[in-house]
Amino acid sequence: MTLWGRETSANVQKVRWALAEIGQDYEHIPLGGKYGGTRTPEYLALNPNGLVPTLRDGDLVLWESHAIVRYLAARYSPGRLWPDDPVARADCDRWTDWTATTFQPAWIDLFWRFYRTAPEQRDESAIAKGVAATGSCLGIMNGQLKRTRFLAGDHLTYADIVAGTAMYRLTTMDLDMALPDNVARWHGELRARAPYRLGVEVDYSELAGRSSA
Ligand SMILES: N[C@@H](CCC(=O)N[C@@H](CS)C(=O)NCC(=O)O)C(=O)O
Repeated sequence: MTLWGRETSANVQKVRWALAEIGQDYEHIPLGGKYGGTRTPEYLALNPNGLVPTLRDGDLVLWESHAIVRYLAARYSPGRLWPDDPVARADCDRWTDWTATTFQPAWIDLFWRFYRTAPEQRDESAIAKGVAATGSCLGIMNGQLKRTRFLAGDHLTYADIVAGTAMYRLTTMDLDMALPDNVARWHGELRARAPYRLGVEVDYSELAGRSSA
């Protein structure tokens, strides 16, 4: 297996965490950001978006981080990261799609407006809106995590991987934003896992104030 993508990308981190959870060896080719290389004809033939991550597994070449995490879970972790029961899987998909369409757009926007913008260029009112939008998403997760240990039940699934990756950034980017209680408890459970620490807890300080890819 081969994974293309810089280790500081949150979308790459989801895949690296999933790969560590399922114990698969792979070749890692850092690409994008300070490494460049995403606009070459060779890479665009793999991923026409010129973005990371991209995964190759045998004849399959796959892009879109959530599609990759779902594939790895289904292929290598049936019954664990990938629930067998369609109802349980629908629950995972709910959180996975919500992360793609609602949670991640909110927190990534905040991350760019705050961390990836030089302090003197920050728009404080846009940051306040980003904090409110992200906080509202965390509130929704908090309501679920009050009822269940993980987002989609009593064990880790691909839904926790796609949504949980953000927690490291949110708690380390020096923005005064505490996680709600149940989200903090869940984040503690994620942090106790070596695959999370390996894939997600990566020094990203090179991105501070860096407003280009
Ligand atoms: N929806 C895509 C988004 C991919 C994406 O935006 N990747 C960013 C990094 S997180 C990227 O490639 N940026 C350009 C770069 O790093 O050079 C996914 O989830 O895989």
